[in-house]
Amino acid sequence: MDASDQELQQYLFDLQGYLVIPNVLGAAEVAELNRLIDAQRLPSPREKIRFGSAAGVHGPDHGFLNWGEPFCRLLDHEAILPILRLRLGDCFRLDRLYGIRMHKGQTMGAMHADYGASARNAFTKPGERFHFAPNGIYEGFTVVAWNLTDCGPASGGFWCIPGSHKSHFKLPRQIHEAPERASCVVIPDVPAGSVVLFSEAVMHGTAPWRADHERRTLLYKYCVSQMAWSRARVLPPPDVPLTPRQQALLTEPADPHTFVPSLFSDGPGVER
Ligand SMILES: O=C(O)CCC(=O)C(=O)O
Repeated sequence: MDASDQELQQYLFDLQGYLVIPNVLGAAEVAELNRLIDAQRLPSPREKIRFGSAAGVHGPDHGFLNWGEPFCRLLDHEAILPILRLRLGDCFRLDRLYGIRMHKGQTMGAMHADYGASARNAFTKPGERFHFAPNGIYEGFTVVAWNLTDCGPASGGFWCIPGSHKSHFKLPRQIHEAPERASCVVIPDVPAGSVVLFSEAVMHGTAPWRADHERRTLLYKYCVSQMAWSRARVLPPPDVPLTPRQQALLTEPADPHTFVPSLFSDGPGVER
């Protein structure tokens, strides 16, 4: 990727609050991840949509990272690092992860944002949360969602309101109750092997699944090193060796550069 591609990615991510990077994984890599998921003999999505979770609403766990090296390779894939670095700086950590499987007709939750005007924490008093400049992109919590089957307007999957991370207004009730009827809601085309990065500040959620094929998406959620959104931690997988950089992503929350070293070898915070 050259500098102009990166400039375009940065611009679109900042503008929209999400970015699709198409065809990052080849067909063989996607097939391998799907084969490793099949080998888990998971219950049908009709019983459980989420799978392989660690931290978040789940407790401390390694989640699907222990299902094989291909899941760990995605942790610090070269295609996602420049965008994560742009938003999270040189020191960041994996806060939580989980996967989604959906069958035709299934739905999952309402549209939401983890911070900003519509978030549940929007009414906490000053001093009880981090503050962000008005009209700025809300930093701190970025999701990388790897699609292992095709998603898009005809099938469903991730949906969001582009630009809503910069909105000062709460989500109107009409959109909350019927996002499928709102022209501002988009379901991006994300073919298998492609990745969606989105800010947790953008209004987003899961569109009803309408395709005959199963939806499969792996979500890795990263935050700046000094923050934790989860109470629990993602643990290193006991059976899969991690590289030093992958291990560094599983750090406890702490001050960047003082306690958590840079993940990059060329930044200003590199230890001397
Ligand atoms: O279905 C999706 O990809 C969105 C998942 C979601 O809303 C979330 O993880 O916060």
